[in-house]
Amino acid sequence: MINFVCVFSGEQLSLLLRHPDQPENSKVLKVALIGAPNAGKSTLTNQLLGRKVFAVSKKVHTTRSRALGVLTEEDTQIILLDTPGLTTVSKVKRHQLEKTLLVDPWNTVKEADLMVVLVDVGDRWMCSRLDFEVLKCLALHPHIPAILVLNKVDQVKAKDRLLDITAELTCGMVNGQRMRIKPVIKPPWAEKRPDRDPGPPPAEDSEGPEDSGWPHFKDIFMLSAVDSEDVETLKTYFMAGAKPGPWRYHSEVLTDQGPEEVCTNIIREKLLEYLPQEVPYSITQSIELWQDGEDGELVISVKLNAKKDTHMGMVIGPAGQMVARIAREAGDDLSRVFLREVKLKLSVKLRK
Ligand SMILES: Nc1nc2c(ncn2[C@@H]2O[C@H](COP(=O)(O)OP(=O)(O)O)[C@@H](O)[C@H]2O)c(=O)[nH]1
Ligand SMILES: [Mg+2]
Repeated sequence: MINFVCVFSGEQLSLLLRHPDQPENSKVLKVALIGAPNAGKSTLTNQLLGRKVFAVSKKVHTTRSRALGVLTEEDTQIILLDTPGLTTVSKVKRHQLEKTLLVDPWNTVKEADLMVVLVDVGDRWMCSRLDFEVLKCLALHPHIPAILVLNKVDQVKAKDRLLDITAELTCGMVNGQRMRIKPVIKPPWAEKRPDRDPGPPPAEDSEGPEDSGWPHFKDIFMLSAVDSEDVETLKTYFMAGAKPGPWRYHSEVLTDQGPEEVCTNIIREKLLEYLPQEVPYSITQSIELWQDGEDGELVISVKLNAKKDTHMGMVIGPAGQMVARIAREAGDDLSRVFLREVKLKLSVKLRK
């Protein structure tokens, strides 16, 4: 079945409220994706769903509220809870984000059957330790099984580093067992690093407060969320882990986001991608028009409100090229979300 987001919010809402069409032996798994901003949670969710319904960005914070993705295959339903990003307060201030981001992110995690901790191994600093907020989340829900997913392995050239990272992030323990990693014999000309030979495992009680790994992960995956084959492996793992239980949504549901929300997020993604520094964060959007066009297309018109002349100039770009590009790319993305041609018009206004 090909799922998509309904074009009108009323239809999308009634689909969400529709009684699940569950089979006799229905199975379900609620998965909470947690990880520092930029770890690739939205990319992974999109890849699992086979459709881009979540905005993706290099810059922190595209996801402003929690949303879920639903993947239904045969008798199994996987519900993917994309947490709003575990952002520290200082970061929130820096990027002038809305207060809504500070809503307790653990609430969604509480109801999960599985926690998936995503770590960006392309980020040398982030991947040497688990984010403090992530650790807190794991510690607060010790009864929910957790797995570690090392993401963006395509960005790591020396693959043996992945084993070092795994050892650090797991305190050398996986599924109740000490990890056994054979030391990699390096040629003499290889870069000299501090001795990382695992050697004899450290004693159990050596885990001091310095440790920033989690010794209770059930499984480890190493993948690239951008690679559909890699993600297929994880999908199979979820499918196999689903337990008998009632579906929560009708099998046609892809996400609980409304169509306008998807549209606003996709436009913000493009603003974040193409505009420098604080500019994208200061722009607000208002949807002016949302209707069927004459040739069966969906016509959307959105006003971008800029707070400063300079910002307005940047959004418009030389000869209006910037705003035209954003409209074109966001429109293309939206037509894939709605499986329908979308004509997206953007206008830029100064609103101090
Ligand atoms: N090279 C590479 N980039 C990735 C991968 N997964 C995600 N990204 C990029 O990482 C950035 C953050 O991704 P996103 O899904 O928005 O992260 P989120 O904040 O955790 O939702 C985006 O620029 C993605 O394109 C991957 O496997 N490989
Ligand atoms: Mg995200």
